[in-house]
Amino acid sequence: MHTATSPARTSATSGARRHGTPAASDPNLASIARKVANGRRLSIEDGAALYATPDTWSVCALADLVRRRMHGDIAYYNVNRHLNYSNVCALSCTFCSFYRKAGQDGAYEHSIDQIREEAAAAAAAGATEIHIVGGLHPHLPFDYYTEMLRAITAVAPRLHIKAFTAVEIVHFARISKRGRDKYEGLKAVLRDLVAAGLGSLPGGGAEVFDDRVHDRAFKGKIRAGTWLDVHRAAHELGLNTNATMLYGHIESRAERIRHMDILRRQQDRTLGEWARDSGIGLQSGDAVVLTGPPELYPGPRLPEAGRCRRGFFQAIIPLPFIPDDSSLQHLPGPTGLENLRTIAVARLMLDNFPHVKAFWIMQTLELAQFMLLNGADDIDGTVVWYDITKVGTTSTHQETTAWDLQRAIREAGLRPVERDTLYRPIDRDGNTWRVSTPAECPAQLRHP
Ligand code: V47
Repeated sequence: MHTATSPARTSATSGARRHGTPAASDPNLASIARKVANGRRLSIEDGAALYATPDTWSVCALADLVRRRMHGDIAYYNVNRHLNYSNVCALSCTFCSFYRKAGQDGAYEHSIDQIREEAAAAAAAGATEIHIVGGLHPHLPFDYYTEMLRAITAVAPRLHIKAFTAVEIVHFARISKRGRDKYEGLKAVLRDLVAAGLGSLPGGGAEVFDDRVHDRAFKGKIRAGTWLDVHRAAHELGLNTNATMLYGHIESRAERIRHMDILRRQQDRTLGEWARDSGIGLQSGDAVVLTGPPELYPGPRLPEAGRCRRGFFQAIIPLPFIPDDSSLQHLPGPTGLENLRTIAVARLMLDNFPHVKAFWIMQTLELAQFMLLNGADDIDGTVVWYDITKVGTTSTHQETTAWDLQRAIREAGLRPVERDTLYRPIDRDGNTWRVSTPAECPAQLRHP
């Protein structure tokens, strides 16, 4: 195993501001606390112990230690807009209340003109990112999607387009009838989308990487291997991506841990290839643990950034299941403490993911704020419209201001940093902004 920087010199207790020694009340946590202090990888059994312990606070304190070691007192937000171009979907996932069938009451699809207008409005309001996802529309041609990207790029060239889950990318490969080789077909689709203006992939559609859960809750959707292939293809093309985990429905905690382990093993391979490209001799299968400050792990890369050829997973976003109006609405959904613990466990298990995002729309801003003290370093952005889930509102207008996000972060004792999609800091004066450091390859991965 290699660490991206020398393991931090802190002891397991030094980051536990509120609770003294994190492992104090449950002896089962002692060996985990030692591993965390030394920047060593936690096992699947450790993950199970973090979920099983009644001592939630120590789990949270350990996650906070890691989060502070990686990000100090910084917490990120962005000025963005989400856009859901259509809710018409060929799939019928039981957890989803968003989808409609073509022609059904409430089904919609935005025209390219509407999307262009929305992008122009986002840019005029100072957004740096537009985050676009939709259902698997049975009739829209592939051209609709490339045209959408071109229209946005023409009217808002500085807006970073983070768009389309892996599930949509596979759908595009099917409707555009790409070759016989599935993997090359995915890459061809991604190349077309990048040429039209795509900047990165969001983390949606991962759900829980488990066949049992798949067959009961989202049968018909792509399975884990295909989701991972799309992200691998995107990384090979130089795109950064995110990953999600939809939890708190019919999956078990053990299945969540396996999901996290699958993600970190794929990130190991990606970072390992990146390190080899940079002349660092990692062996295949080596774990790469990130323990140091942000400037020392693989930084932002754009496809056109010449020598920076590979992308990677930037953030893990645990998404709590919201039962309302879905076919699983008889389930209670996760509790606040389970949400808090899951963010903490994700921070501890996904040691090679630079960022953990508490998506305030689904967590609520109140809980997302709390999560900044328990593993999360990012709360997403101003959002504006969000159709997929609604918590405590019947409207899809779900907007917050940069000021509200900054206040939430400051009140948690942290320093708000506005970022762009690639986690570069933004200097802002009203609706005018610029990236405050140029995109460049980061310092090399270090290992002892
Ligand atoms: O793929 C659907 C999930 C995802 C429900 O990459 C639900 O920065 C909870 O992926 N309850 C879309 N979750 C959202 C998403 C996302 C959000 C914020 C940031 C990023 C990022 C990605 O929402 C879907 C699905 O997994 N979802 N229905 C529900 N009832």
